[in-house]
Order: sequence, then C-alpha cells, then structure tokens
Amino acid sequence: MRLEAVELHRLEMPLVRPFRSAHGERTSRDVLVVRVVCDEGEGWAECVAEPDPSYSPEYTAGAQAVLEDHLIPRLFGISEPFEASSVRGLLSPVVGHPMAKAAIEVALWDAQLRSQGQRLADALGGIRPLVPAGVVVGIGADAATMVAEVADRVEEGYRRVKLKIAPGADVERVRAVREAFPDLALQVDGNGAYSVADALLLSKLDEFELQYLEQPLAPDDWLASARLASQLRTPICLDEPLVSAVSVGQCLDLGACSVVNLKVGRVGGLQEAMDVYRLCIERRAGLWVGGMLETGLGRAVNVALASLAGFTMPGDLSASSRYWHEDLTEPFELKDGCLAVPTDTGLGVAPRPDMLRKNRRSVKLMKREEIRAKP
Ligand code: NPG
Repeated sequence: MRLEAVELHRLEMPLVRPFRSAHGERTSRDVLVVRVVCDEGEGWAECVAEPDPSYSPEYTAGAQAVLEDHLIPRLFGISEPFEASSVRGLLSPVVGHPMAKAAIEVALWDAQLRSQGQRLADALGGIRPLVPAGVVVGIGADAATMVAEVADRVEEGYRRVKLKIAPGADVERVRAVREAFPDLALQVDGNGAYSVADALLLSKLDEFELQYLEQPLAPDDWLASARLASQLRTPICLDEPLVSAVSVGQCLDLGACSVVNLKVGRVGGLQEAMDVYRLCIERRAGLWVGGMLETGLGRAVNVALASLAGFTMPGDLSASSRYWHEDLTEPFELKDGCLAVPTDTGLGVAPRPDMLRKNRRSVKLMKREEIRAKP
C-alpha cells in the first residue's frame, strides 16, 4: 500500500449529557477524524485525544499538529509499498504521541482490510459476534442521583456499570449503588485522584464485591500502586500508565495491577495493542477494552478488539445513544446487554457524510506530491 493523501477533519460533537470524572467535566468532544487515501482504497479512523491535556499530555490540536508536521510527511516519504503492520515501526523515530500514531495506523488498517475484503475483528483473531456492553456513570451530585442514573442504565439493558469516584464522592455512593443493585457487575474508577494515605478509605470498597478499582493513584507511582494493591482485596486495574507492552509487563510484575484496561489510542495503535493482549494472556491478567467517549468510528475498533477470547471482563463499550443524539457512523445499539461486532470489511463503519458536514469545524487535505517528505 502507498499513502497518497490524508484528510484531517475536526468536528465538534455535543454529548447527550455532561460527563464528569476526576479529569473534569466534558459537554462535547473535539473529534479529529483521519481519512487516508491509498493506492488500494480509503480508510477512516478517529483520534481519541481530548481537547485539553488532562488525561495525558496529548490533546486534539497537538495531535493534529504532529500528524501534519511529522507523522504524515514521514509516511508520504516511504518509497516502497508498505503494510499497515509496519506503520508502528515506520513511525517509531517520532517519540510519544501514541493517540496521533494510533489514528493514522488504524485508518491504514481500515484501508488495507477493506481492499483485502477482511473485517478488522477477523484480522485480529476475534471469535465473538457479540461483545458484552458496559457503561460508565460519571460523578453525580449525590448518591441518590448516581443510584437513579444507574437505574436508568440498567433499565436500558446494561449489565455492567463502572462508577466514577473522587475523594468526597466515593464509599457512600458505591454503597448506595451496591445496595440498590446487589447482583450488578460493578467497577469503580478513581482517575488518579487518591494517594497512598487513602488506603484505609479505599479498603472500605472491599465489601462491595467490585470487579476492580481502576487507577486510584497517580499514574506514575507504580510502587505506591503495588503497595496499595497488597492492602486491598479489590483487584487494582491501571489505565493511564499502561502506554506500551513494556509498561504493562512491568506493572504486572510489580503487582501494581492485576487487571489491565487496554486502550488502542493510549498504546499507540493496534500492533502494540495486540502485544499487550498477548502479554496479558501469558500473565493471566484480567483484561478489558477501555473507552474514551468515542464516536462510532473508534467504538468499532473497540468492539472488534473486545471480540477476542482473552478479554475477561466487559469493557467501556456502550451503545452510541449513551453519548450521542446522532452518532458519526451508523449507531451501535444494545441488544440483550451486548453490542454486535460490525460485519462489513475494515472497521465495518464509516462516517456519515451528512454528519461530517453538520459537525465539521475544519478540514485539511494533505497530498503526497505537495508535501516534502521527512528524512
Ligand atoms: O464509555 O467511552 C466511554 C467512557 C469511558 O470513562 C471513560 N473514559 O478515564 O477512562 C477514562 C475515561 C476517559 C474519557 C478518559 C475520555 C479520557 C477521555
């Protein structure tokens, strides 16, 4: 495959309702959509970077800049045809920027697989036609509000719920939800808002039979996470620090976590995600697919990945209606607590032209012949 042109679409997509976590409140998403045009056909992907660098150092405008100035020129400069599987290596001279790298890599996978008539789920080795859905409930005003929101989600058909927590909005809220829903698969996410001094407080979560406590401590304090894990019965899951197969391996070795949240954008693409996947199976780690408020384009990748046998827990995989009045693609719908893996080739979905037009803030076209290749 040869990369001939890339279109970068910036969209502003309003969320159905505000979403609050320890990272702040979001009312819309600034979505960067990548369209690649190759000699063999076109492909699409979404960059999951946030508008501000609150989850990681990456942010949407920065991701667009590194794509325009470094990643795309580098791929334009490759004179031999290349496969999507070699994109990780081709982009490795650029340090960091995993979400930007993942966006262009996934778009190239989409182009390649469509031209080969293969579905992403099949290319990855997926086996499930349906994947169990999961939904995230943001921090509500009080326990009653959170119980009411969980009730709404359960009513919609979700069987797994993750609650966002933060200091002052934790044990009593989880208790209220657990009392109202004794059999629900329940997880909680601290988004790095706690410290080791909170070990006693966090150990109070042990009585609620949670599948895991996600990212209670600061992302870079792996040793503190290992210390905390040894004091709790609830398994610790990590998110933000797991940026590569190497970091996942080391966190598992240290006992900093026993459960892994795998996000394709955070680890820099599908090639690295599959390395993490294989490692987690080898180490018998708990494993699930994380979400970043994706449109249908990113959701399709997450659902295809979750169709692999080694994912042991439901992920942040909810129906399009959880976040969007109208999704960018054909919507993902909840059926018996599951989402269907797309049946079409490539990602199996593409942006609706009317939705691109309606939500677009800007579009930039880059053509191979007009861009000076990076050495
Ligand atoms: O269902 O897609 C979803 C949302 C899951 O809460 C979720 N994601 O901390 O993992 C997170 C959080 C997030 C959202 C992080 C957006 C970064 C950006």
